Amino acid sequence: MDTALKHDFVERETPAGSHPLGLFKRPTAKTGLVGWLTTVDHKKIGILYGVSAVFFLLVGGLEALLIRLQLMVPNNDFLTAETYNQMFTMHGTTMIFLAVMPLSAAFFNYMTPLMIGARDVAFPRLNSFSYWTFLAGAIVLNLSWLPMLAPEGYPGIGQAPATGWFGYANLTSNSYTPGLGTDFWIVGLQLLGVASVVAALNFIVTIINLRAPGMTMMRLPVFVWMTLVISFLIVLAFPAITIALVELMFDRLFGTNFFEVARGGQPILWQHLFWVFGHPEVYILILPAMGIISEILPTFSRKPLFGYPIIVFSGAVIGFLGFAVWSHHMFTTGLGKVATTAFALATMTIAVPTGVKIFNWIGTMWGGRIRFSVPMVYALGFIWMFMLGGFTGIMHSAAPADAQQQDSYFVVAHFHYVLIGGSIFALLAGLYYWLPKMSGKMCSEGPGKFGFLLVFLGFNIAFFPMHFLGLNGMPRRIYTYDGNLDWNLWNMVSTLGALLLGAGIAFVVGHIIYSIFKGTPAGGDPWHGRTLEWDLPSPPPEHNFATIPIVRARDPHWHEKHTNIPAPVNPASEHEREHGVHMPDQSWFPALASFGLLIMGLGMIFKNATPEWFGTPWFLVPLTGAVVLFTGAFLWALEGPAGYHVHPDGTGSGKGHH
Ligand code: HAS
Ligand code: CU
Repeated sequence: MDTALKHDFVERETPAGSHPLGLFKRPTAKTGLVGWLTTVDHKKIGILYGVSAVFFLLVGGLEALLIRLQLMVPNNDFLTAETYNQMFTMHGTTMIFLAVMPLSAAFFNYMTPLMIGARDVAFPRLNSFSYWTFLAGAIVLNLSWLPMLAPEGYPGIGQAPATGWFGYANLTSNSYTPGLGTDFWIVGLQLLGVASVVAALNFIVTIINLRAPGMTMMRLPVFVWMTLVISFLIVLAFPAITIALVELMFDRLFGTNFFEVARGGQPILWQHLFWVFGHPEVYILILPAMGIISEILPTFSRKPLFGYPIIVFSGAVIGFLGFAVWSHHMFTTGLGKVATTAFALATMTIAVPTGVKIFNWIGTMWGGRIRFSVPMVYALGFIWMFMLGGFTGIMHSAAPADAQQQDSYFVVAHFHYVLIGGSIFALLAGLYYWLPKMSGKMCSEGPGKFGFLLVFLGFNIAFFPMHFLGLNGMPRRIYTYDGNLDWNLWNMVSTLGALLLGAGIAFVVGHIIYSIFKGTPAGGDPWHGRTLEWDLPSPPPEHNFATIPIVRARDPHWHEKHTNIPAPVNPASEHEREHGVHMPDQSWFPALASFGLLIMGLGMIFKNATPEWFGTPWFLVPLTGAVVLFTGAFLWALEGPAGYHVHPDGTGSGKGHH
């Protein structure tokens, strides 16, 4: 591919890298820092998301191990209560927003255009803006650890958020958390929300509009379907938390009163707004995982997916019902009989479409010639572990039972089974499955399976005992406990399991990095894959497809390989062979616009530290950020959608005119 990027094969639409205003050179470097900062290639953006997500998985994992070390023995003083609160808040927030979501986003970005037969997403520069805004949010959240940012007299190291990942009122008010931690949390989540909504809109448009000819909705790979469903969930759920965060920000910065009960506010309003977002959010975390599993099981069972339309439909039903169950997080707030019953029934209903998927996955394997390769082993682990998490979910849905389980370690066991046994197992399955496509290298089977064994054992030893602890009455979010409560044994076991899990994840990440550099070449189709991405070289060239394929069946790559009917030629390819493939230009401006948002956010945070910031009125900082944001956006708009032509085969001259 590299040859195709050389100057002789590239014909630019705008004169050699210039901005229409004559202000800037359009960047053309493909590698190095400039290449990454200005890229609009969905594959590179996917890699950026993936690398960031794995990094934050390790950060969140470290925080988790510190939590477990503190709880290993009774009356421990390894962490102070204050630091412990920061640790579990940052752990939950990091894992959900900076590890699981962006790792899913890595696959949406890298795989969706390949799987639907497109050359990029619908709005490549907007896609770059999503990533940089995500990174800005991640930076803001983690800056909160830095002690030098603490206003005077604030105890502890730094002042990371300490109110739990769901940030309940009144804990978040100025009177209970006067430090900046809560402000970092608000602004960080707002930035992440912007990034997610923008990305979701981009994927909705991409999936609806950029499918190759013949790629009808009912031929879409299930992973792409789930990307579409969760994109709608993001667009519909994030506004609720955005409103809640804006209200909270106004409470803290400008003295409004939405949530503080002492002044007549409504703390329960926060819970409703948060969980209207929060419950769909957990399906945002699991549906991509279910999509990945639906890709892997048929490939390694050598059978088409059993009940494809039913799997797609039940995914959509889960997404839809996900909006009707939020108050199952609030059973103990005294909603009244009618509301409690309605939410309990709606919650139980979700077992039906989920069970339907499980049975269809089993149906897919039934009678198949199964290959137990590493991705398949993780997929099998997913089905089993996710089911255990689902069952405890159904136990919570019974309100009287939940009255006992609420805020106990039983809930902690539930959500780690669905989130690690579910989401993380599936994302690791996806990494092992698609890494050969993304890196061109294979991961060896032996170490892959050894890593699975460590993760699987460590995970179960760490989290299964939490069921017992919860039923024995151990509350969540306590930083220590007395030795005479019968909790000592299982806490010790759980911590040992967590250390094993940590070692397992470190081993898996190490193995993956090793394979990227030292693995054996994968070739285009190492797994005998079904979907379009396996028709391409690994890694695919910048423009993905030399010729946009014409899709004639579900599992199009199997169809091509197993029938002798010659594929019809896409009439557009004639034009492209002569004139080259049109590709979008790189741009500085999405990253610049995100940078403006970052400055705005930091300015709002420091407003709460001191009204005077380095002797200037506080609003000058967010104002500067706004100017940078709008400058970025305007230059980006004026820059226009120009691009350049790459020769589809990387041979001959791609020169020609539009
Ligand atoms: Fe959950 C709390 C209920 C799925 C994540 N969940 C959480 C929290 C997180 C989370 C993070 O009703 C904690 C939030 C916090 O910080 O406080 N959850 C459910 C139900 C399902 C469910 C019914 N959760 C998820 C997924 C998550 C996730 C997926 C992330 C990836 N969850 C709750 C409830 C609470 C809760 C309460 C609040 C608890 C409290 O007190 O705070 C369902 O989607 C699960 C469906 C899946 C299955 C398994 C497969 C189905 C088969 C069909 C047959 C099964 C039947 C049921 C007929 C059910 C095989 C049999 C029943 C038996 C008991 C065996
Ligand atoms: Cu829920």
